[in-house]
Amino acid sequence: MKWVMIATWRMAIEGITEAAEDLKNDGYSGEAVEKAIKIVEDFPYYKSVGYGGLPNENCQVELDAAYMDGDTLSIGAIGGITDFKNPISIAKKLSKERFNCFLVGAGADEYAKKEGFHRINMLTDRAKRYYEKRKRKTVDKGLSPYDGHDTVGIISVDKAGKMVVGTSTSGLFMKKKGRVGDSPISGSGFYVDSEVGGATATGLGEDLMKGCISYEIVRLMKDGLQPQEAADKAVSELNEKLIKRRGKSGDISIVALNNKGEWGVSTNIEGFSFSVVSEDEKPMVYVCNKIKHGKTTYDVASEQWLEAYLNRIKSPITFD
Ligand code: SD4
Repeated sequence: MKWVMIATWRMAIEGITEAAEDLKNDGYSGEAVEKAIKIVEDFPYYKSVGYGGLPNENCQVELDAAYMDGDTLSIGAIGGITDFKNPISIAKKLSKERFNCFLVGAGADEYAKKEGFHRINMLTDRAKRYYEKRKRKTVDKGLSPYDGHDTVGIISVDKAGKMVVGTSTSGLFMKKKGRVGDSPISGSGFYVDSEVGGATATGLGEDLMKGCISYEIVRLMKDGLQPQEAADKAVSELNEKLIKRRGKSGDISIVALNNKGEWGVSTNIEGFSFSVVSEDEKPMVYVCNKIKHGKTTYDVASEQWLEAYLNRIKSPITFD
């Protein structure tokens, strides 16, 4: 069986590159997804996942994560957890529980503490500075602070055909305390079934949840659609439905993978990037154009794009 990992955003490339070594050596999807997401969570310059993630409106980092096993359909998820280093590992551990496998807030904190997960202050000086700058530019001027989105979601199929999906995010920047997005919600932020395939989303959780978008894509693949067709169909239908019924649609970007190792992506925004590695594809970043006439197109990220990305995420935060 051909092994493949596909992930939302450029930020996952280092993680999937390392985890691919395991898949190459008969490793299993669960370990690979956890390892790749931990690498994203640990990198302080990614401002929407793990350490360095941007805080809520009270300047507190609250993290959401989920893990799903496509063989057993087991799910573990956490919402609004604070000050734990690797939310994905807590979600993975919870997926072993028969009951109480989705914990939020104080209950999630208590569980993680009891299970001995690594605790650290997740708010970096850089994230705090960014918060202060943004607050002055938006909230203090009566403007909406909500924009941008960068949840990491990774789907893997290993040599044995086992599929796993994981997500991790600090959620919507400046969100209300206690707000939980789509990322830990089964069917919305993620879904996987090893007999079919998986999908994972990033974007405005409040809108992604209105279409249970990840489940919808897996359902369409089960009906026989290729991942690319399923992704484009589900994204364009949800986008159009939201515009028709509500006047606008939030950001919707997804990646999908079937159990044969074929993948697809779709997005209603310009510049959504994603990362892929497989048995016959070296680790690669792509950048998408937004869906047009029901089709999403993408290109390999240029050297220039990759360099500009690194400069942007590391640029100093100045107050002007
Ligand atoms: C959420 N989907 O919490 C996430 C946001 C996202 O970076 O993708 N954030 O709504």
